[in-house]
Amino acid sequence: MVVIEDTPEIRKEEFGLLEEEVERLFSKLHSLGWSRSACESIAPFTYKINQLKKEKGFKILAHSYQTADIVFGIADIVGDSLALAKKATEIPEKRILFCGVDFMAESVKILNPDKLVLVPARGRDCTLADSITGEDVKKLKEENPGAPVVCYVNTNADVKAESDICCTSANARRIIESLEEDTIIFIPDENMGNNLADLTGKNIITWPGFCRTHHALTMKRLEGLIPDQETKTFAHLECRPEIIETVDFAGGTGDMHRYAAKASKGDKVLFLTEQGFIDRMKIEFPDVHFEDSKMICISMKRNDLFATWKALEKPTDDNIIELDEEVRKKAFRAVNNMLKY
Ligand code: CIZ
Repeated sequence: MVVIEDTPEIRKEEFGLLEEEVERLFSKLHSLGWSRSACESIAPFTYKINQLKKEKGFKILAHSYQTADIVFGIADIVGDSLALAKKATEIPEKRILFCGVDFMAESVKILNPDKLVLVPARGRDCTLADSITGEDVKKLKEENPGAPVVCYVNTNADVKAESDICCTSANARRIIESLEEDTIIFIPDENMGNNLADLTGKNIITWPGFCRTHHALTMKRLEGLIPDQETKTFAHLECRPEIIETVDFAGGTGDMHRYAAKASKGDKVLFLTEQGFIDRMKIEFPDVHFEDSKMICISMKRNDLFATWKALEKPTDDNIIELDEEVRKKAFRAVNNMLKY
């Protein structure tokens, strides 16, 4: 039985379509333990959101760390921040609803100033983005003349505006290796900076910022997550250096996705990154066994179906990504440089 009270106004004649929507959701989400009645409770929202986005000409872009109801229920394009930023410049739609954290949506706006970019629920509490300002970058440049500034995507637009090139975990290593200089300022993720120094042999000047989700993974916690020796371990570069030294592979979620796509039936894999990504892998590659990481980013999880529906139906100022045009123009160089890698 599909319950339709207290949901976006769905007319009785749409009831059959709603049943189809429940089936569609259940076919995707049951492997994560979603029951049919759980799918019934979200179907009115996913149904309405998918209708609204078509009517209003939106594409929904979702980061892989979003929950499975967003990734498989309403998203048109799913990926890491690099893939999403690239796609946003390629799609013809002038309206984008971005399910992710603010600074990722800002990157989309920096590259596409003429497009309307909405975020359902702003998450203004990323420990990485909050750790540094544009003024801090200016000081770092004064203290280290001649050193190029590579800034991780998890930064606000004023920080990107003071940087030479932006990177994501997908291309950070390639970018560092491609720079002629041996001394490079890498901001703001200290773990990632130290890991990149180990991987590239370059002298990396770091900043004391960290991702609370990945930094919380200690060696002790890791021991509890690895079930047996056959399980291959793959850690995100935001993890502590001692974790990176211990695991079989290291990289970003783009690398992990490629690894999962090549894995064989029955392979056991532990990806040490946000749980939303693991859930995505479980649905996309059902023949592979993925261990749970239990690593949750609360800033990413602020976007939910209800907030998405409201933002699409009647966006408030808070949903709309707006940037100071001077800052945007300055930040464009760093973000656009990132797309070449
Ligand atoms: O680059 C991204 O999207 C982040 C922050 C993580 C990842 O590896 O996907």
